[in-house]
Amino acid sequence: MSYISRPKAVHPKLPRNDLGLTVRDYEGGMSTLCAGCGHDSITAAIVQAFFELAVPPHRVAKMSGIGCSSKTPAYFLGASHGFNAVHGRMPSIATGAAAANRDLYVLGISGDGDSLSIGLGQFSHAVRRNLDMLYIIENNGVYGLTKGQFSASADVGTQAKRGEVNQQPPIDPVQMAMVLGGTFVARSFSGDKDQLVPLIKAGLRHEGFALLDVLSPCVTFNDHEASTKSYAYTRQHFHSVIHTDFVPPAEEIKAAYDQGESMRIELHDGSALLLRKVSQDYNPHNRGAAIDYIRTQQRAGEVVTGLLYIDETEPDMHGINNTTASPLNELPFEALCPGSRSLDDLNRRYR
Ligand SMILES: Cc1ncc(C[n+]2csc(CCOP(=O)(O)OP(=O)(O)O)c2C)c(N)n1
Ligand code: SF4
Ligand SMILES: [Mg+2]
Repeated sequence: MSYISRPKAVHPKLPRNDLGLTVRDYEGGMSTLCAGCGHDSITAAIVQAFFELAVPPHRVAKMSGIGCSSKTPAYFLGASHGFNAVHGRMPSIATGAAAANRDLYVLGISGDGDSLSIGLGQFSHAVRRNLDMLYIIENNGVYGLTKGQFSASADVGTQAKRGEVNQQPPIDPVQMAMVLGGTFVARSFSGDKDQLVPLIKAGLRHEGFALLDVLSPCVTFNDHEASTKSYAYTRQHFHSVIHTDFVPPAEEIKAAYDQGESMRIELHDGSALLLRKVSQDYNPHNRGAAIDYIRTQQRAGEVVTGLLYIDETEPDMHGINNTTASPLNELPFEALCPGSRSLDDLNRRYR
């Protein structure tokens, strides 16, 4: 993978977070993606979210598969751990990292091809296991890296750059995650940083699997008039059903607001939050009703965005499997290694 270091000049007045780090400390190498690619905007939102949360970079594991989207972890959090896995197999690697060390923020970056075509099986099992990670799909409806073939998220009737029309119904990762029992399901648009940053922060802090499907136009192969994943189409059909901002625990503010109305809330530091429930009948705690709503709007040609479903009551993979709270590399070797006799016993059971 190509890697160009970014020259690091830090302005002395650049704001610092609680760790004394600037936003520059959360950047990575220079992007080698096409100018204007939606994926680069997502990278910028990730950098901003980690900076604002003041996460120590060494506590992050960046996981990805193969694709332009899967290249992006090279462009943020240069001081974090990372693993660029095989196409569609990132969830297995992420499962291992999450199982071995609960203290890590596990961040998976994938593409619509990586997650919904070749990697659909792996994606599904990560959701049903409620793996503790934030899983971002940078969704452009095509295989960008291999020159623009339709992926499994391409809409019926959408046209490829050279005119071919897609006939097959798309797989919507949001609806899939809901059906599979996902506990945090959100959708956003690479061109809406105001919506994206709070969703990334909330997803990182969610205990369990957080899916964030981000419409991320491919300017080179899928940004023309007959595409349903272009900047213009997405901007026109984008429907934010619920505006969500993230409030850190220390600044927790309890607010009640009338459905369908906006409410401005002053934060402790003097900044403000705007909570807005655009559709009165939308309830992000009701799985069935949320799916019905998303489908109805989809039939009407709308792309519903925001935090679409959340359930904080379900145990994550650690809770289900009752794993140890300590990272495995901190356990004494004797406690961790059961010895060759235990291994022989285990192997005998499989013969
Ligand atoms: C096993 C395997 N099959 C096929 C490929 C070829 N390949 C590389 S990336 C890619 C699709 C990437 O599409 P997507 O995940 O949507 O990422 P994007 O480039 O659009 O961001 C394919 C088919 C591969 N690298 N490995
Ligand atoms: S080919 Fe498409 S997805 Fe890949 S970097 Fe270029 S614009 Fe982005
Ligand atoms: Mg793609």
